[in-house]
Amino acid sequence: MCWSPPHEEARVWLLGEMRAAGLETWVDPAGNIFGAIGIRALRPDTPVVLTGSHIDTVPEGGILDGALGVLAGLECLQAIHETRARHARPLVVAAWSDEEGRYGSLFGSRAFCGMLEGARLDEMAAVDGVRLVDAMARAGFDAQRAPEARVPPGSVAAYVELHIEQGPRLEEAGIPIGVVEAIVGVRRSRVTFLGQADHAGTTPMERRRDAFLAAADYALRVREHVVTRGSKASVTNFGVVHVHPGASNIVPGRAELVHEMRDPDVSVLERLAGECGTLAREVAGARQVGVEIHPMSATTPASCSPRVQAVTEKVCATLGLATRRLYSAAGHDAQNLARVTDSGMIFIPSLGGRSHRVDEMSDWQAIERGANALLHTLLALADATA
Ligand code: HGY
Ligand code: MN
Ligand code: MN
Repeated sequence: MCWSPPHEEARVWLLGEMRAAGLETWVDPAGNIFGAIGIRALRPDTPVVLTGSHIDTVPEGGILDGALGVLAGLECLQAIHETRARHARPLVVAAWSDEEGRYGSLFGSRAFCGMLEGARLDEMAAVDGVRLVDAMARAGFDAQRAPEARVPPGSVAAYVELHIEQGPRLEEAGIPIGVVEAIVGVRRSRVTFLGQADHAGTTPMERRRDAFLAAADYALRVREHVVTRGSKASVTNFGVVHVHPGASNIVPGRAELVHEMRDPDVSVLERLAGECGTLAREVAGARQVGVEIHPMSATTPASCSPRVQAVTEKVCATLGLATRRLYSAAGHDAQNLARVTDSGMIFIPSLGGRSHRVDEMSDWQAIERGANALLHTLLALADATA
């Protein structure tokens, strides 16, 4: 998890690897890590070509989600630096803070893209209650300074991120490289059902106001609704459930869900959010419990740069790599970078489409193909005529 002791050890290790590769390095007030060839800071008068991803992970996650893009980016810059390959624009690789959003979705790239303005940083917390300001302080950062990470406008000429697809489409199609056209928005809300704690043995079944059963009923009905009334790309999930007081011999008085929905179209997400609110109230009424819905976060879907997509397709053609355009059903920092520059992503197939689980993996040949596609895309974008 971002800001944790293992994450901070990984930060020190990565900075050491970047320096050993001959890169200039710095860390911004939002904890984003940068390694650069030939420059020490981002400035509007020398727009850079930027790549990167994230080194934080989900609980019991795999080794490629995020880390692939950071280390392939480092490998590309080291290869360019050592071979003195020509590049008119400076090249930079980044590791964005808390991409997985333990404290707030895509935190580091939001800060970099000026999207933290006015955010209540002192209210940002993980679902287990740990506050962002405390987690950052333990890692040596002042959360209130994170908005200072905002990049000066015009400092980034293009951004391209290498990432695993985290799904089955490329593998099933036998396509080695995915060129991302668009990235979904992710909407998270805390839904709390308020019933009545009671003795689990002596309370007659018909008198119980069981908050967990209301939550379970809601979850099943929301899944049905999103599948039948959403778009073909709409998905929903309940990955966090808390039942209070949480003893086997007490009828649950309170049940808290974190409800997540995703779609590439923000209007679909907003419609579904309204419809799910109505569903929640219907379930609460039928089960004589209360319900409260608190929005937690909502990332904005983004289209990727046609220019970056075209450059990637062109270099893959020269590398003899087939490509396919697709949308990303996962959220990524690239969707924030799209606000400040031409932003794109390159996907490689995930074995069995597996991700956010310990056996997340891709073939090493797929990883090498992805790194080569990234290398030549970076060189093409760094060419002054690009
Ligand atoms: O959850 C996601 O879409 C990404 O892995 N952060
Ligand atoms: Mn992830
Ligand atoms: Mn990721």
